[in-house]
Amino acid sequence: MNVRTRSSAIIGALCLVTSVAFTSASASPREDAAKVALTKVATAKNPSAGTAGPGGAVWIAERAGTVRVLGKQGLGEPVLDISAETTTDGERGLLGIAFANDFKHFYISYTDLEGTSTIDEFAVRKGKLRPETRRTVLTQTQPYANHNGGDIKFGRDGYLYIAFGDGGSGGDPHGNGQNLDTLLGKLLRIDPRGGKPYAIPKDNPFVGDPKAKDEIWAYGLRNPWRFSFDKGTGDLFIGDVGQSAWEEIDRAPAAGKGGENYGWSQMEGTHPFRDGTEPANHVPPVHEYDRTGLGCSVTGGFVYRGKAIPGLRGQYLFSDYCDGTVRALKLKDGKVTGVSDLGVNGGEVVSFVQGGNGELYVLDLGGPVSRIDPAA
Ligand SMILES: [Ca+2]
Repeated sequence: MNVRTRSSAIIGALCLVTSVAFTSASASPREDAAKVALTKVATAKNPSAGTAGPGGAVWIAERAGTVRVLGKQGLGEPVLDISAETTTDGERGLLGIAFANDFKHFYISYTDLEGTSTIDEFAVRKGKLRPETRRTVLTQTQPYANHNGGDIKFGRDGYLYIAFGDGGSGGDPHGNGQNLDTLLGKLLRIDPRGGKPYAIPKDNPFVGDPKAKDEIWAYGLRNPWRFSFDKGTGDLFIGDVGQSAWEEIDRAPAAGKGGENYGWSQMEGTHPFRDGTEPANHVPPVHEYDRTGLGCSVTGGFVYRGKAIPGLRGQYLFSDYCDGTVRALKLKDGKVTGVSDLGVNGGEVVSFVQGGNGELYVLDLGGPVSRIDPAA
């Protein structure tokens, strides 16, 4: 099949691409690549995000606003339903969920009916959400309906990281990526329990700079749709969706102090964007790929730290919404030493989820929730 049609443009690239020309540049499985298989464990209604919950269970967010827990018999009845408060217009919906590291609080990231990005908190008691404790932690108005970002994760430091896209449209018309006076086009780092509605960690990189928002951890991002922390090392990985030419994976070591400039919209990957000039402090991606058969909208995943597939340990898995192939980066000392095609296709790969035991799941926006298993 040379042309894949996609049911819904959620990640911010598809409006620019009507077909993907597969060429000889298509990757083929490397002989030394780990052998994996996708095992479908459930069907959700447009799964968009997920996280490991209390007891290691996988919690799945459905884009229209429901959250369900994966059990042995598939997904249970919704444990949360905010579908009256969000829409699936453009790239909107329930876009991220996360538990605090102690599982005492649960966070959701969604766009409200006006399209405003919203992070809400719930207390958790005995593994269950307490709806009466819901409160809004942070909001960000969105000038356009695309590039909302919306992924949320807790770092090892116990702080909540929030990814926002550049505000949308195309080409970053407001220059948000390089503008430190907006939360758009940024990765944020906040302490949601440290104040009302939240506190700024004192060691955030721009604290004390009156021209920069204190919440900012890193900048120069276009649509950091999915990011993660390596469960083994704490290193940060960001899949930043490209404009029309280059998809990229960015990385920062766990020991970093933040403040990284990932280049957008002066740079797209390692290439100047339009008449862009490379910022002196540009942190180039550890991996980039073009659209000659490799996809058109990167979906960042996780460094594999599970037990089931020893040959995959320490490798960073990712995919592409348009292409669906699950790929892995081999890393050494923070540098990519190999890229492999794992030979499985996850469909409309919108997200990966890391279960409590470190095993990984692939979410196909069309419905399937699949676990990455060793090949039989
Ligand atoms: Ca970049």
